[in-house]
Amino acid sequence: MEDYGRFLALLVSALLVGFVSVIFSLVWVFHYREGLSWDGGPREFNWHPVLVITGFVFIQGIAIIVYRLPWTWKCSKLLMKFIHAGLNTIAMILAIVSMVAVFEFHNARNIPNMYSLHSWIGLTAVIFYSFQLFLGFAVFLLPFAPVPLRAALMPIHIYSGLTVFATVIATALMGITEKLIFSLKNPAYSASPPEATFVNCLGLLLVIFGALILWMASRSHWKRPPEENR
Ligand code: ASC
Repeated sequence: MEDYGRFLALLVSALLVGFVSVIFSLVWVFHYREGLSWDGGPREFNWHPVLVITGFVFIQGIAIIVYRLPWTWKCSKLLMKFIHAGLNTIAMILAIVSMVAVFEFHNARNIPNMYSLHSWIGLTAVIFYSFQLFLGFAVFLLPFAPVPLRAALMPIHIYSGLTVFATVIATALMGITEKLIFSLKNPAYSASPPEATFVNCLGLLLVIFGALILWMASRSHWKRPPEENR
């Protein structure tokens, strides 16, 4: 592979930025907020950002680029498909649990559900993601679909996967902004208290992570070579 070093530098940067994002989400909920528990209160809500950033952003991002790792090109394609599908399944479960945490918190406090743009786009992303996973499983993993159908659906699979990933990051930024406006009262968000600056930085990290993953996924010379060439 040409550019092996450059790919490795990008990969290490993405893993580092993604990992630091997860740590930031934990510092946010443990240091600045109430911590985590499953009790219908604010600590149950706090699972939402932690699970979204861990699963729906970080694990989904890794799932997208597993085929790009050059040292896996000698592994069987089927094994890589299982890893891709498995990571995406974990991400989907974490995304669903993260939504349950919000609904339970809202219902326990009589806070309305599904009124914000964040919730509309977020729920849409989870529904499309589940659909994408189901279709990917049925068409590309199970041995039944004919090759012409696989070939026709592959560009759509790639396009919709990347679109959902980018949408998830945009939705996370909306959620972070909402949460800071709701919860920072005295001092307010507009006074830039330390929590506001810290969590704004978390938003920046998510954008950088997304940008790195989309770059690695969209360089055609970093694609796994087709089976017939090996
Ligand atoms: C698959 C697979 C591919 C594509 C190709 C059609 O299931 O492993 O590489 O579909 O066969 O584009």
